[in-house]
Amino acid sequence: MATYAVGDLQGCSEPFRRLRERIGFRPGRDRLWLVGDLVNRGPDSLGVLRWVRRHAEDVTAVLGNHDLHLLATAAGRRRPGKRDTLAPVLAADDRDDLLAWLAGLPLLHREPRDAGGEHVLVHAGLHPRWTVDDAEEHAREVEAALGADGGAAVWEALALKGAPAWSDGLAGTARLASALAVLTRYRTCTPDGAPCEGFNGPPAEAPAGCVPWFEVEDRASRDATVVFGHWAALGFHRGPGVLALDSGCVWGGALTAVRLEDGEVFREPATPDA
Ligand SMILES: [Mn+2]
Repeated sequence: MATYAVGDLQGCSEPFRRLRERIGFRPGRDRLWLVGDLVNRGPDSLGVLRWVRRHAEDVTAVLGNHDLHLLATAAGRRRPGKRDTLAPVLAADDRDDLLAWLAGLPLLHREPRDAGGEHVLVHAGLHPRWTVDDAEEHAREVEAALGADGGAAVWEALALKGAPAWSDGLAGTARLASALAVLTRYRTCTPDGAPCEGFNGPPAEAPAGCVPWFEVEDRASRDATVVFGHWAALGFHRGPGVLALDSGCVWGGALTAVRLEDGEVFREPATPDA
């Protein structure tokens, strides 16, 4: 049995199929870790969702910002965006089953592993002052809110303009919004962890005073390995305590998988022969 961590799928069902072929994925024996953003922007979100739903026993996945956008849109709490490609999911016969399954995914998964110690799977990142225990606690708060009252508190938090920087004293909508900004949208931040929202370019072009969240000195989660995606301009990146897997398949790049047992990297181009 092997465990493969895979980057943002975003409806790239064909590259995903070829990637599984490339790695020789064995359903019922191997595991897939998915960093979230299963859907949107790409051509076949429905195909991705159906495959993942059908193989739920083989999959550990966390929610990304596009997955939450789909759920909020389906709930009538967010307007579809111009670049959304979610209509086939929303019109599917099995939509309720797919969306109920998606809504039950966690925001964070943690697991002790032989190679590389504790691993944390999250869509975007961890606040530099959060220990893994803190991060898990904040993720569980968001999950509880998703499961209550049709997710109303989460949709309210997503609608908030400009999430406040994290502080332990935050409460209610502001607290959820701040946790969501870190767990599902984080890229660069100030040295005290405030997100530099709006910047999605490569690290070298980050605005003055903003650094990748995982490069903040004395990061509280540095003893674990954080597996994440969301940052296509960062691309595949392996550094101390981090494994970044969004290599921009939906933008014509590639899907990346890493076998966690030995660190071998598998790269499947968005279009064959590219
Ligand atoms: Mn994302």
